[in-house]
Amino acid sequence: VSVVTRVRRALDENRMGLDAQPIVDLATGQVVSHELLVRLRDGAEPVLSPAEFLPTVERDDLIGDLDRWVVATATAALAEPGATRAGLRFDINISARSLESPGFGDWVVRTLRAAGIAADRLGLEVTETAAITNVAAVRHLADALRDAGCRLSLDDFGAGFGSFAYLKHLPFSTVKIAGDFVRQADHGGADPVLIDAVVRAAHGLGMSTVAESVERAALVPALRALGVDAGQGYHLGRPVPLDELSRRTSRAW
Ligand code: G
Ligand code: G
Ligand code: MN
Ligand code: NA
Repeated sequence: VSVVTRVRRALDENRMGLDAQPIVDLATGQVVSHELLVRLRDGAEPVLSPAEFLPTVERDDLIGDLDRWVVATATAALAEPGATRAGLRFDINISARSLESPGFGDWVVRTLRAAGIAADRLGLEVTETAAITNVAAVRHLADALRDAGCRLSLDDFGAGFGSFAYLKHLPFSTVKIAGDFVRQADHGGADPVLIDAVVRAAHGLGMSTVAESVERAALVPALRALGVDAGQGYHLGRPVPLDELSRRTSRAW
C-alpha cells in the first residue's frame, strides 16, 4: 500500500492523530501554547514519521485535506469546555501548498469564528522553505490571519537559507529558532551570538521568540540570559497525544 493511500485511509477512518508538545514561558515556567504534531497511527508497518510521509503527501493534493483536517481537529479540541476554561492555545504546522492555496487563511478564520473560538488561541507555523517559494501568497495569508487576530510563527528560523527578508516583509508574531542553534547554546561559540542577533531583530520588530529543541535544564538560564521568551523541547515537555491532553485538561477544570 502506498504512503498516500495509507494517509488517505487514515484520514477517512479517523486513524490520523495529533501529538501536543508544550511551549513554555522561560521566565515563568507557564505553558503558553502547545504545538500540534501529526502522527500516522494506522497500525500498519513500517511506522512512518511525518518527516517520512509528509514529503510524499505534499506531492499529492491530499496535503490540502490533511492541513484542513489538522485545522478542524485543533478547532474541535479548542472548543471543548475544559480547553476553553483553561485558555488552551495551539500552534499547528501548515504546508507550503496550503499557504499558497487561495482562500485558505479566510477558511481558517471562518472555521474559528463558527466554533466561537478567540482567534489568538490558534497559531499557524510556516517554515522558511515554505515562505520562500511564494512571498506574495504568504503575505496575503499573513495579513488575513493578522487582521483576524490569529498568530503566525516563522518556524525553524536559521535552519534553511533563512533570510531576514522574511522578517522584513511578513507580519509574524513569533520567530521559532531552529534547534541546531539551541542544543549547545550554553557552551559558547557561534550559537549564542546568533541567537542574540535573532532575538534582537525579532524583538525590534515586535515579534516574540521561541527556542526549539530545549533538551537540557542548563539551556534554560542560558536562553533566558539571551532574552529568548519561550522554549519547546524534551526537557520542557514531550509530545503527548492530543486526546490525553484534552482528558487531562477537562479533569483539571
Ligand atoms: O513531529 P516531527 O518532529 O517528526 O515532525 C517532523 C516535521 O513534520 C516537522 O517539520 C513538522 O513541522 C512537520 N509536521 C508535523 N506535524 C505537521 C502537520 O500537522 N502538518 C504539516 N504540514 N506538517 C507537520
Ligand atoms: O519542524 P518543526 O519545528 O515543526 O518540528 C518540530 C519537531 O521537533 C517535531 O517533530 C518534534 O517531535 C521535534 N522535537 C520536539 N522537541 C524536540 C527536542 O527536544 N529535540 C529534538 N531533537 N526534536 C524535538
Ligand atoms: Mn513547527
Ligand atoms: Na519548528
